[in-house]
Amino acid sequence: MTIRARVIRSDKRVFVCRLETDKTVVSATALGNLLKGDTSLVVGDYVEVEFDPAMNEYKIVSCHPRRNEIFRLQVREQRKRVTAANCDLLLAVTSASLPPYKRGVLDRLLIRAAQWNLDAVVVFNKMDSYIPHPVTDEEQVEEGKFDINYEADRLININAKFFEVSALDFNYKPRFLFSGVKELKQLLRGKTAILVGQSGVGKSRLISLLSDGAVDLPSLKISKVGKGSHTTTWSEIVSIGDFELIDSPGMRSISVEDVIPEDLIQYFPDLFAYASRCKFSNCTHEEKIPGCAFLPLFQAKTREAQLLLSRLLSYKRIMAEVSSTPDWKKKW
Ligand SMILES: Nc1nc2c(ncn2[C@@H]2O[C@H](COP(=O)(O)OP(=O)(O)OP(=O)(O)O)[C@@H](O)[C@H]2O)c(=O)[nH]1
Ligand SMILES: [Mg+2]
Ligand SMILES: [Zn+2]
Repeated sequence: MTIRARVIRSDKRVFVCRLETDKTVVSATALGNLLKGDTSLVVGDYVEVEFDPAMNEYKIVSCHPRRNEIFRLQVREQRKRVTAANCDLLLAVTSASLPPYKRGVLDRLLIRAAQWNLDAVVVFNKMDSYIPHPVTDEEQVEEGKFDINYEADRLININAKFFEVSALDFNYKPRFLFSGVKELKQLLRGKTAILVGQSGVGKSRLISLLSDGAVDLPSLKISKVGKGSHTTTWSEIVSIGDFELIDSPGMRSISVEDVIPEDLIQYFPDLFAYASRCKFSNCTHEEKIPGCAFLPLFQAKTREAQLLLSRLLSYKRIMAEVSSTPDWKKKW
């Protein structure tokens, strides 16, 4: 008889699994056919395990189909690399101080959420050291100074929820947005979330905070502020009461070079609604193009228009980047 279990850590051929029957954590080896190429087991996989009394060990005999995959296409190697499976939420963690908030990075993380089929949640962390820099909406279209209210408004059209926290202080009270760490914990109930973001934004520290300190810091390793020291390595599921978190290694730059240019607009649902109404399907949405659905936005001085234009600017920058890698390298 087999038992359903979840892979919570992988170490070459040995997988640490949690049995769904009584939540015990066991080590299991996988049969060879489960270790091939991009179908190889990853954390988050649901598997069937069997105890082998002769060998006195657990064996993973099969893997359930994945609901979704956290993947990246390695363009040079032309292969898909899957790092985790069966997640519900992507927690895009950003920092209000060091490393400084980068809108371009956040927009890239949101592309991943769309591509991986996950709901996006934005966490504004290090709010204990936030210094407000109010600037006009027009100034903000170009990458302005970090203004949390502006950045939060920018997310409204994408249906991404956002939270204002300090990973150093569970009792930090949100001063600008309504939701803080308590609301975040409520949202996480019953879900598996993957934390992504630049190195040093506080992903590991946030996991520790969400666990009420139960997850010890040495096991997550804390990176030196802003140094991009890539302290966390793939990949482990941390089980915290009624939710599960997956830490991920921070990256200095979050590349999306594997995205096919024609697909990019779909990952900007707020812009997609406009772009689908442009007269020409190959419209570049530059200012003053006749028939471009964005045209009225360039004239409008409203905050809504400025917010969309700042997203459009981000889209164009990323488009330039993804267009510089030939499409034929993106097949898998
Ligand atoms: N002031 C302040 N410092 C924080 C906060 N959260 C984290 N830090 C500090 O920022 C540094 C980086 O935190 P980590 O949790 O290691 O960051 P990370 O995102 O996991 O980094 P990588 O593993 O390299 O990707 C540590 O020195 C933390 O103590 C916060 O809310 N406020
Ligand atoms: Mg970390
Ligand atoms: Zn257009």
